Amino acid sequence: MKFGTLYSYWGNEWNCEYTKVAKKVADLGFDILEVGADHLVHMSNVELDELKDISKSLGLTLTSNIGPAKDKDVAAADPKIRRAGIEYLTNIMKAMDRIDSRSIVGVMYSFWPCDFQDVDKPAAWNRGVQSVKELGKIAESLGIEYCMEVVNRFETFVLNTSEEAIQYCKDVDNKNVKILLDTFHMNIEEDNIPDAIRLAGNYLGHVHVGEGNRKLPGNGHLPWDEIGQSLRDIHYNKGIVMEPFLLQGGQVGKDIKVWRDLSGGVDEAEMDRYIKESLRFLRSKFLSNQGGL
Ligand SMILES: [Mn+2]
Repeated sequence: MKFGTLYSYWGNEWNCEYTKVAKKVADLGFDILEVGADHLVHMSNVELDELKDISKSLGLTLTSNIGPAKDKDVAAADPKIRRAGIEYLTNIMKAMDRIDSRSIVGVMYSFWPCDFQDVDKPAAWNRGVQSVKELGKIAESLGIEYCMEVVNRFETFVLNTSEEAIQYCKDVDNKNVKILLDTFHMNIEEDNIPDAIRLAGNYLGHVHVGEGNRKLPGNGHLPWDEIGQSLRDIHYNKGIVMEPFLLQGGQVGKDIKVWRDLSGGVDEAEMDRYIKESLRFLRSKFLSNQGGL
């Protein structure tokens, strides 16, 4: 398993100084930096090449995270919106190919955050499957894994459980179309988190980790020993990426609904110390065969 974090940990806007953050993430001991996939289609080729070069020089793998906006929903009733979504995600994957990012992860079967105006699930499912079939072929041709994130009922009406996502993958039927399970969302929707991971098995292409309130792993109640065991049971060897959200304010605070400070009002050095300790904790729980240290 390789360990990473989403770029946004230190801020509360969906933007990033990637050169600075990549160095920090590598210094902290991570293997993966998860970038904002939308940023990639707004970067010039020079900027994309810089991001690729710095990540290579630091030994970081890049994964690309996306919650498509409503006007790019590949499951929309309006065929023009579906087409815009397919074009958008195709452009993202082309930019990912340029920076050698081989996993697109997020809600690429719908839009995010969902506004629940239209909740016809069978219709959104069937339209989304047709779009993801098309996108899966592009992902396959570029050597990219298309990892669809299962999220909780307050953020989508389409894929809320591992079981649903497996059926969706079967409907799409492309070996590059996979599932992303996130412990924060699973804590709300699954009967049993380790069982949901074992059920996903070889369909699991990416994992997000966070406590039930999106604090860093090791600061809450989730069963990390058992989660680690379930990942070892299915011989999972891909990304484990933290998505910690401790800071209120900004667009991140609004989208993630952080209405209080969860950091304890600490400075950047202390934020660094928190995440480094969480990385050490996760490695001890997930890589050990002795049931944890
Ligand atoms: Mn997530």
